[in-house]
Amino acid sequence: MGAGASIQIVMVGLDMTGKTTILYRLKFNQYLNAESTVGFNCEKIEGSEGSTKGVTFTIWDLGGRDNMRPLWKPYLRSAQGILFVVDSSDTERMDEAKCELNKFVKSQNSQGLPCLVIANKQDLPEAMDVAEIEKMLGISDLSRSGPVRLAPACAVTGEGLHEAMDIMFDMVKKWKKGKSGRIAR
Ligand code: G3D
Ligand code: MG
Repeated sequence: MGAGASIQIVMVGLDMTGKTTILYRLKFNQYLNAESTVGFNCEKIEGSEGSTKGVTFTIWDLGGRDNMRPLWKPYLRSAQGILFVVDSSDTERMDEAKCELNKFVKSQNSQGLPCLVIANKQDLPEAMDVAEIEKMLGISDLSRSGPVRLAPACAVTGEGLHEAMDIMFDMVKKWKKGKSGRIAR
C-alpha cells in the first residue's frame, strides 16, 4: 500500500476537543473557526509529504456531543482507522474521554482496528504532556484490544498533524498486512 491508496478514517472524541479544526487544518492548511458539529463533516484529504504522499484519506468527523455518540459505531464498518481526539488541557473530562475511548475501541465493529489518539491543544499552558495523557487514558491497557498509539498536536498551528497522519497510515498498513488471509473488509 503506497501512493494511490485510499483510506477511510473515522474521527471521534468528546465535543470541543478540536476535531473539526483538525479536519479543516488538514484540508485547507489553515485555521478555520468551525461551528459546533451537528451530524458530521467529511473531507477527502490528499497526503502531500513523507510516506503519505499521494495517499487519499477520507475523514469522517462525527459530532461528539453525548446525544450523538451512539451514532459513531455504524461508521466503523467501512473504516480502516480511528482518530480519537482529546483536549490535552481538559483534566476534568479526561475520565469521560477514557470511558468513550474504551467503549469505542472495544466495540464489536472496531475489533483490532488501529486507533491513534490525538492529544490536541498542546499549545495551551495547562496542556498535559503525552506521558500523563497516556496514563490517564489507560493506553497500555487498551493496547491489548488492538493497536493504539498517541500523538501530540495543535490544530490551530497545525503542528504535529502531518506526523499524526504518518503514524495513522503506518498503523493502517500494518493492520492490512496482518489481516491479509483473514476476511477482507
Ligand atoms: P470539535 O469539532 O471537536 O467539537 P472544534 O471541536 O474543532 O469545533 O473546536 C472547539 C474549540 O477548540 C474551538 O474554539 C477551536 O478553535 C478550539 N481549538 C481546536 N484546536 C485547538 C488547539 O490545538 N489549540 C487551541 N488553543 N484551541 C483549539 P472556540 O473558541 O470556537 O470554541
Ligand atoms: Mg466539530
